[in-house]
Amino acid sequence: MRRRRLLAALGLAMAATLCAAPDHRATTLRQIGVIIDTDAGSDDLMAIAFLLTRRDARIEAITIVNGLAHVRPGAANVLRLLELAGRRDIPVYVGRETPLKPTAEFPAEWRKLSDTLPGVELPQASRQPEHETADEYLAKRLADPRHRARILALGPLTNLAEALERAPQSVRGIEELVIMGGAVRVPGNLGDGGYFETDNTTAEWNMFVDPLAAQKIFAAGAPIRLVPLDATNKVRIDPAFLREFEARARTPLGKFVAQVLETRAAAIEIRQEPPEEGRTAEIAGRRPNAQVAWNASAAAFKRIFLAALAPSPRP
Ligand SMILES: [Ca+2]
Repeated sequence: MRRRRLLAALGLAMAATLCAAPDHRATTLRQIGVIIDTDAGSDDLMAIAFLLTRRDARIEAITIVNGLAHVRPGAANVLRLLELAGRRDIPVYVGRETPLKPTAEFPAEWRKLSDTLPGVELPQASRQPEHETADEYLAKRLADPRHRARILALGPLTNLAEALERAPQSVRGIEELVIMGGAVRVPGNLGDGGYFETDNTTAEWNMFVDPLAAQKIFAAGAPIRLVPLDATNKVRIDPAFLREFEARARTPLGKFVAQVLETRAAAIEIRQEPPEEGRTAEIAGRRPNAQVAWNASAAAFKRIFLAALAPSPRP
């Protein structure tokens, strides 16, 4: 439960981030360009889906960083999401497969879920990622300080640090760098859900996965807007919001987000003793043993079932 809440909180926090951007009030007539650097976790996909619906945002490109998803499956999932949105014009660049300085990876269960997105329906992508790497693209894009870029970083900061290593002057091409990560005056989240054993109670995952890259970015002098757990912890999804969202989600992107919100791994135990004998109980903090569907599409079921067993007669 906590994991789902956290994911949802992060997704919504990203949305809040854009809304909090200083230019927002002036954007009724103007689109803000943004490059999204993402590790393609389901929360990031929700954030991208949100931005795709905003008429005041123009996604210039999406760069994939190593983090929750592995970069290749992560890029494939982002391309499928863009396909769903009808946005084949947004280029996707893949970053390196390792941090600058490895500490530990996100828990393997989370990585697998992010790579495979069980229970989520997305169309096949009709294209591949760009040949240029993420850091090559970023260094090139940020080369002209007269044409600066706003960047939204939703994962570890490996790609950005590598781009600045490649071209240190490119920091002057950053108009604003919004970073979702860190925990400043609140505890970290490494131990959330009990998937990762550590004595470190202070770090947040995005910073922890590549602390050297993060240090380089914070020392580089770019204008940074940091949205840490201090803020994102306060944007939680409650059951009432979830029900309202499901009831109102009509567009393909809305339905996609509803699926993401409703699908996750869980540890299930069958209780043996009265009065709960036979209960399928969810156990917090234990390794998941089941993918639990929290929702189903009756229309999709009927369509697939009929097509398989009672197809329309041929004309
Ligand atoms: Ca992320």
